[in-house]
Amino acid sequence: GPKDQTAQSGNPNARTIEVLQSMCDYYTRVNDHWRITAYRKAINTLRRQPTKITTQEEAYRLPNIGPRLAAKIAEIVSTNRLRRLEYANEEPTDQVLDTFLKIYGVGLNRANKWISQGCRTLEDLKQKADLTTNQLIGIEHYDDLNTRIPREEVTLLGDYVKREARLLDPEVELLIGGSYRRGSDSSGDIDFIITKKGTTSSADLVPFLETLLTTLFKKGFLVATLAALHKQRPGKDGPGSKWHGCCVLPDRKPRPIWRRIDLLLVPETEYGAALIYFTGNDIFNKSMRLLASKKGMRLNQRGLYREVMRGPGRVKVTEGQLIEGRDEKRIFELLGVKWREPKERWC
Ligand code: DCP
Ligand code: MG
Ligand code: MN
Repeated sequence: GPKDQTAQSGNPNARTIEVLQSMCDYYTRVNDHWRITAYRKAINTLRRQPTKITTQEEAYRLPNIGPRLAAKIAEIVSTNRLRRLEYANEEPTDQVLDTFLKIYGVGLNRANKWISQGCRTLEDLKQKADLTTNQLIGIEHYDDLNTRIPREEVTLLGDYVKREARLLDPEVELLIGGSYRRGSDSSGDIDFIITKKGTTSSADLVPFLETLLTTLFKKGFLVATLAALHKQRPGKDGPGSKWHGCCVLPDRKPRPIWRRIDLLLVPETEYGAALIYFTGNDIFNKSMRLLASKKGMRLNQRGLYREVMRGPGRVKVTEGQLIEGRDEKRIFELLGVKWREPKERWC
């Protein structure tokens, strides 16, 4: 999907971040994991600087920026461009593979299979390939679903859901997590976290979700279901209770744009851990999990646990004892990390 992490507006390093992000997008296309991480960390560092970084020396002094990246930052500031990026953009890319990978839910295997069957365009796929319902949706709404959602529109879409939810049950709480909670000025999708005081299992929220879905479909706000996993029994590390689909602002002019929306059911007892997980970003989550495991604990989207007992062959003997689930700040404390505002969780 569209993964650029645009700068927050008004950032003094916005242009530098923009160019580095394009470089990072290039490394994403060529699957250079090491450089993707290096660029994301550097972008994150720059994002936090209160002043414009202009020289190589200045950049090199910052955390997570090595000499070569520092030189690139200086080059961007002095020339407003980056030669390496221009070379990168001239490299032939696998256009067909790129196009297919941007279809919602399509991975490398699927895309390569289509190519080996002779498909080269979205039109080919529609005519020749055996498509699932979701792949059809991904193709029919390809441009919409590959466009990032401006922050103001996420707010509007969110208000729409909150208003209907309040009418159904005023005690249910809804919060938009993901990149929106991290303060991003655009998002790939809308990540709703749904909870209610007194709930101990996501199953407690399933009847509410079903009524909400029916209402939102009737109003023309919801337009497609991509995954409805809320009916499954919530597993330990399983899919959990979530619903994925598409929504629109019905009266949007000149036409409604299809947007991706995820609804997650979270019992109050797991709310803090879920907030951490669904606020992200993914790299921040990985480092929090790693930290937990270094301290003999385990963190997942349901809670922070004392490390599991393992038997021969590292087989889990117990699930581990829950230490904290409901309070986000308390989980930071127990892990011994300083509280980080969502805006500071870019990695
Ligand atoms: N997440 C994760 N690991 C993954 C996928 C997701 O930790 N492999 C967590 C962190 C993400 C959050 O779930 O921030 C929401 O996932 P999204 O894919 O919606 O990502 P974002 O909301 O961060 O970005 P975008 O603006 O692209 O939606
Ligand atoms: Mg998101
Ligand atoms: Mn999401």
